[in-house]
Amino acid sequence: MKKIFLISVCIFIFALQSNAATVSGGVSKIDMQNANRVVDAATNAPVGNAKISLPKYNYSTYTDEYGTFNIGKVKGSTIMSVEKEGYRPFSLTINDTIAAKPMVLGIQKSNISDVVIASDVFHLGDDNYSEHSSGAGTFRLRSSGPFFSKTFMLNRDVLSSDNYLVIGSIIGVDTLMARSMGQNKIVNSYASAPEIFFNGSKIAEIQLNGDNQKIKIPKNLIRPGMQNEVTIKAGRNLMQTAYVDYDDIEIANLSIISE
Ligand SMILES: [Ca+2]
Repeated sequence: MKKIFLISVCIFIFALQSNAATVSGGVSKIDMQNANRVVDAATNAPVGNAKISLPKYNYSTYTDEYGTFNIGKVKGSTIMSVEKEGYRPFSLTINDTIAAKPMVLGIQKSNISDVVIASDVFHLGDDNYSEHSSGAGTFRLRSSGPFFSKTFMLNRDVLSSDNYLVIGSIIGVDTLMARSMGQNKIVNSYASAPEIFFNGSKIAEIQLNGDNQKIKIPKNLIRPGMQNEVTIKAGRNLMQTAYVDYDDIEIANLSIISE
């Protein structure tokens, strides 16, 4: 008896919803479930007027008041970034399979201590890369050289929390590990990993492509209340000995967060 009651309740709700969809004609709950949306990660509330960019396609758009947005067809993997004042820059590596389904992107409010080092997409390397690279077909920007370096101020009280360098998205890394994980289709070569330096000391190597890679910054390297420097060096093709062939990569969003 209970079961029948439950089923009839379900049917009733379904009928109500489909009715609502026909009557209102606007954005209904059912439509929302099939739309790409940007929401506040903490409250799930829609975030309107957020800028969505796909640098590969030179495409950008803004979310509407319901947080919904459209992107065109996507071929291969590409970086999609979301920017909204008061929120941390967000990026995601998407491909045709991911883009074909509705995406719900939760973005986080920024903290006063966040330091945005780069909010756009930049290319490191020499613009010489294999069509089988994990970034090929994705690269659009001209290389800004084999390394990236930027100085920025850190607060006096920065040592009272743990600090992380966050790489929003990185594509094009052709290390042996990236190859063995199926991230590229290069058969006969691989590259050394891009290296991350903080105030001149190496703190990490990036072995894999992906989003939201967090690197803890050792406290002894941090200069509170002063200028600090982050440097990223592209890896090198280890099978090319005749000349230096840098491993071309693209990076979106670079920031420092304290937790
Ligand atoms: Ca290269």
